[in-house]
Formats: sequence, structure tokens, C-alpha cells
Amino acid sequence: MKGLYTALMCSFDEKGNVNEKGLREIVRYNIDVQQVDGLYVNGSTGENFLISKEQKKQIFDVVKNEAGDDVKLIAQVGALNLDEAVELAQYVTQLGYNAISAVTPFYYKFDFDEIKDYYNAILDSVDNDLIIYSIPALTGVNMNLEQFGELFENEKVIGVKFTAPDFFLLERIRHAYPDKLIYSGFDEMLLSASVLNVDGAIGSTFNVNGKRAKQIFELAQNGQIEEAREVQKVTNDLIAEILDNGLYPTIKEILKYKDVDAGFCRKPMKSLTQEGVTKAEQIAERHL
Ligand code: NAY
Repeated sequence: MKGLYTALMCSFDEKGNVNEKGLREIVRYNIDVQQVDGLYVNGSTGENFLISKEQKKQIFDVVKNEAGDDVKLIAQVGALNLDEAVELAQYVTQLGYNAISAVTPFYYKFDFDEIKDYYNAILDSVDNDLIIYSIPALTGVNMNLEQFGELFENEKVIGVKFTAPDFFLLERIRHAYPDKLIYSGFDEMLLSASVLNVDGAIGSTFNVNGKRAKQIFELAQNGQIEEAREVQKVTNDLIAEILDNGLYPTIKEILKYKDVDAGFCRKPMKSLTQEGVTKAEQIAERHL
């Protein structure tokens, strides 16, 4: 399960329905052109928190059907409605997803016992491995080393998708749990995380910049830090412009520029203005 995973985008039509043909194109582009090791399906980048349970299932179906066994597949099933999370965990396990992942429960400021119960409920319902999805900037949930350790006691919890700029905590987790998988979550910090010996990364910008991300990761693993720093610099020139223009809609426009039918974002996420679309195309021309 090690390696580079794209946090997969989903193509929606103007009404917010899943555009299955477009989604298949995004899957193929990631596998065939970006050559990533796997896909992380229905994460933040997949606009997971803006879609219905039925749409989540539809996306899980289409991605598995298109990807087959070409690459590893991780299904993000976490939801505030725990029944839904359990149902989705069972659904993707039957479909043959290699692992599940679940975001820490958010919004109600759950205490750690409640967070632990949430993960145990999901884990007890399926025969599959789980990767914790930690993204404190969006969830407000900050777990410390001991709390990660408590969750790791369950051997079905095989790792964490660590989307935070806290390299002190990352180093402590790496040192304390050498057998757990750590995936770096911020693409602009991939080199720094790779130096700390993470097992892989999961990123939104890999949809369009996966090849370079893999270079950064592999160069760092080989100890070629100078070269890795140069590729991270070029990557960050790209990421800075994407963030400035609007993260997900800009990645979609870049995909469209590459003839991949990435469609629209779900409301209330806004679409780019014509000026924004032109900017996205210029970003693609200059950096990709
Ligand atoms: C997800 O579930 O899609 C992710 O969390 C992937 C990680 C991304 N985080 C978010 C919130 O989109 O790739 C990162 C991020 O977009 C990138 O580093 C730019 O900041």
C-alpha cells in the first residue's frame, strides 16, 4: 500500500450529477498519464462532503469498474452519520477496495472517546484495513501522539493520512510507529515529509502533477535531496498559482485543457469566471 495516491477529482455536470464518462477519463488520466500508484476516492478533493450517499456509491462503483486492479484503491467512507460510514465501508469492501479511510468526525467537537468509538464502529463492521484521515485545518480535530497510538492499537488501523504542517508530530509518529503507514497530505510539503521517511503521499494536485510528485518522493528516498528540492520548487511554483486561482476548480480546468472531461464543481463551490478559466489554461501552458 506504499506509494503515491491521487486524491481523485470527480466530474459533475452543471446540475451536480456525477458525469460518469468524465470520471472514467479522470481515472484513466491518473493511471495512464500521471502513473500514480493508487487512487484515494471520495476525499476532500472528490467533494465528498457535498454529495449524497447514493452518489458516493455511484463514484465508488465507477472508479473500481474503470481502474480494475490496475492500481491500489483507498475509499474514504468517513461521514458524520455513522450508519452511513458503516454502510459505505461494507459497500466498498465488497467491491474490492484495498483499504478504507475515514476522516476524523468533525463539527460537534467530539472528545477522544467518541472519536475512538466512531473508528471502532466502522472497523467492527468490516473485514478491511483502515487509514485514519487527519486534516485538522478543515475538521478542527487535533490528535496528539498518544491518541494516534491508542487508535493504532487496533491492528486493522494500518496508518494515517497526515494532512498537517506539524513536522514535530509527524516525526514523533514515524519514530514511535515504524510499522504503520504514514501518507503525507500536503503536496507543497512533500519533500519535507519524505525526508522524515513517510511511506507515501495522497494529494489533489497529483491529478495534474503526479509524475513530478513521484520524482520528489523517489529522489528523497534515494537521498538525492538537492535534485528533489529543485523538483519541489517547480512543483510549488505550480501549486502557488493553482491555490491563488482557486484549488479544485483550477485543477478541473487544467484537466479539461488536457482533454479530460473534468466537468464542474458541486455547489456551493463556485465556478471560475472566464478570467479564471483563462488563468488556469495559462498555468497549464506554463507549468505542465
Ligand atoms: C483529500 O482528501 O482530497 C485530501 O486531503 C488531499 C490532500 C489535499 N488537501 C486538500 C484539503 O485538498 O493535496 C492536498 C492539498 O489540496 C494540496 O496540498 C494543496 O494545498
